[in-house]
Amino acid sequence: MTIRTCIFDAYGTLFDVAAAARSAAAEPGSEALAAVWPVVAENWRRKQLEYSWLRAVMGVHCDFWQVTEDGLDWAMEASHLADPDLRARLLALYWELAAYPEVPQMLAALKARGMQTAILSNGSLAMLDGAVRSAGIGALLDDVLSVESVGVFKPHARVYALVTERFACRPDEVVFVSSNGWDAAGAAGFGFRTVWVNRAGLPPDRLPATPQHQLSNLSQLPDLIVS
Ligand code: LAC
Repeated sequence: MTIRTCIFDAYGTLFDVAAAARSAAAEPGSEALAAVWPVVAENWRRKQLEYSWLRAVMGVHCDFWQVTEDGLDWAMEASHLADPDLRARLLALYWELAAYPEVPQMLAALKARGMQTAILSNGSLAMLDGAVRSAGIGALLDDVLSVESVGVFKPHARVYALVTERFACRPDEVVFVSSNGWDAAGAAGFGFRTVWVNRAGLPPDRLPATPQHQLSNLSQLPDLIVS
């Protein structure tokens, strides 16, 4: 591939969305969460995404923080966790999610090889700013693009078009990287070259477009996309 622009999804791809529940569960006094945190993390993420898709279909947009709060409220109630302090702690941790360990080195390798890099995410710019700062990867990104500038969530084509507008390029000059199979499929349908980071070894989503490449983590990405 001869590609000069590499775009990353944020949550689940660069930032570990399970880290908030995992970290809170390890804190003193979190015995109730410790017993169920993987289920809470899974339900929180699933509901957050479902609410984003449903709101896009319903034409009732809100920012990603709202669906993040709504998803957590559903997940906590489903696990019979009624604890306002725990809710506040989980939400606070979402602003400082850990990046996956290979991320800084992978981004540095892309930059060293002359690649333009950016995030394209459902997250609001404030949320993304918090995560980028806490991961210390701001200097390795040329830009951070949020769906908030178009007022609809992924996988709407208007979102992916933010990239071709910002970098003044054609879709096939961009590689788009996401661990979310549906996001990689949406991006492939838009015309990006796509890499699905299939960390969990899931089957491919049955959607109208298919990602061209699949990796198990981000460490092999520079060799895949820089010729
Ligand atoms: C994002 C969600 C899809 O960062 O993870 O856009």
